[in-house]
Amino acid sequence: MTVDIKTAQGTTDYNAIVVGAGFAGLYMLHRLRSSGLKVRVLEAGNGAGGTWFWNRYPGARCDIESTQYSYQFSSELEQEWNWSERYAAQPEILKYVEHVIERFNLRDDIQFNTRVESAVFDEASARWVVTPTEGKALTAQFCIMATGCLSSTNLPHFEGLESFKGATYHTGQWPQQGVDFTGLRVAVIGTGSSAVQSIPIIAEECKQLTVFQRTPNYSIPAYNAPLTDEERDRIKANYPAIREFGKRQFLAYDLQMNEKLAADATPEEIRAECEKRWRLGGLYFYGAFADLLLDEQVNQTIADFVRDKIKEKVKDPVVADLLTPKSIFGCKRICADTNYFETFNRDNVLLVDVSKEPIAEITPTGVRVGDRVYEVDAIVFATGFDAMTGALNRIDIRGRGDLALREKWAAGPRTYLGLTTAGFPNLFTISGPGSPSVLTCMITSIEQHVEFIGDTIDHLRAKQLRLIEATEDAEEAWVTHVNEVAAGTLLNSCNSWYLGANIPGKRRVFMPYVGFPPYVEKCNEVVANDYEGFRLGAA
Ligand code: N01
Repeated sequence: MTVDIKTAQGTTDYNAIVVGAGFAGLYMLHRLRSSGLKVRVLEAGNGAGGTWFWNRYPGARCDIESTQYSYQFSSELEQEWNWSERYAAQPEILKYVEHVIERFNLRDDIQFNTRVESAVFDEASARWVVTPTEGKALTAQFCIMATGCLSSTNLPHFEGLESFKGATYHTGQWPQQGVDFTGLRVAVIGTGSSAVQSIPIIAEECKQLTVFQRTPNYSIPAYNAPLTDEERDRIKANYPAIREFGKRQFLAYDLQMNEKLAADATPEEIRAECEKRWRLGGLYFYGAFADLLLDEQVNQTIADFVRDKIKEKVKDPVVADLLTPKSIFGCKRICADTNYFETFNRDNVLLVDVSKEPIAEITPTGVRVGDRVYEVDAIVFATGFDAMTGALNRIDIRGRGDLALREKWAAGPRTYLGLTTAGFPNLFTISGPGSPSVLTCMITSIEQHVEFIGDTIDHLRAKQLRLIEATEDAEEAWVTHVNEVAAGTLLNSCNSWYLGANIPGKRRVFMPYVGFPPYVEKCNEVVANDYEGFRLGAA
């Protein structure tokens, strides 16, 4: 495909186009504007917030504490915003997003209801031509994809789905006006984080809930609670230290990491640490021991502790056994819940195991497994996302020589630092595959990426350079390194979305980079060595 630049005539030309108005896109806009750039953000939704705009399902709540899962680039923002709970619910996060937009006067530079169809690098003009599904193409020197890691929903193929007479929903595309399940028989398909959060709430509201589970998940109680004034004041007084400490942590936030190895601990010490983690709740369990995700025997000892806790919560031993995961603990992201396992003790909740016999079809009135049709009025698909690459591959992105990113990545994504990909000059990806992203506190990772990109663009402008592009060699070395680091852990030992294993036909490649501090160190080294691994050019 060649781009006729004339098709872009009459349109506005920008220094940078940012695709997506989630946490990444908003901060990118603010950062580039502070360097004096003319920037346009294109956003598919009719509002900002990305993940938190679309995922409005009942019970949607962050699994990282609000005082860590928030921007740190502005101390004024940190001081003026009051989080109401330990873990913020989706509506509060969206309010925070709106506050950020107003406070930094971002709205006028965001074009809502604009889904990008293609982004093509025009070699003659060295500019990106970004075309939405409707409306005019825009051009810019830099194109920054802030399209999110979990924004392309996965709706698996179910025979007969179109024949279903009731309503269907995907947790990742929840109606803005909400859904009232009162008096209805509801099916939830899937038992990942979204299901674990929504099932307890839907069960309370609906007449009958049937949950279709293919793989059970580890979930730890979140112990969400309101934040008191004293707690908030203490955190606000210590924000700089809290943030600095967080950035030195492997997952980019304070997990109260225990640096000891379980392999060196007695069974009593392991049990005591697990009890402590259980009380801390949620993802704090990742911090139990330094070898939790390195040593399979250690992992299974800790998994056994959690399995016993699950069995204590669920009254029916058959149901308890079905809900108990057998896999590596933490290989799929741990869930943080409120009353998840207890919900299966309710009279109006039924668990259907589809691990051996999958869902055969959706009928006009329900979900069929084997000979039995489970009659329902509504179906909730909590079936996850085409993670990390899905949103990028949905856009027809073309670089030098008309190379399509989808083709380049057909055997798995290839990036340099998760920020750039060879053959696509002046294109950046925020939290792209090959960066720590989903294994970390996303906002901290996003800020690091935005600042890297902003500083890089400042550098190019100061040196009167027009182009930056990763070299093939640097990319090859980085891809190899990302794989080697993951291979040294237990993280790639199960069918997780980190590997793309949830999407039929998707090439299995462990996509995120394991370890925030070494990643940041690498980025800093690259800059200090005059953008090592990149080609910088005048034209
Ligand atoms: O998606 P998932 P999610 N038949 O992919 C099942 C983040 N997040 O939206 O495991 C039957 O985890 C699938 O089964 P299996 C968080 O990072 C964060 O829940 O493939 N079942 C699985 O049970 C999280 O990890 C928060 O066997 C089918 C489920 O659908 C990520 O988003 C909240 C099926 C999908 O689970 C994704 O979570 C929510 C089929 N054909 C999400 N196909 C918080 O911050 C799929 N499944 C708290």
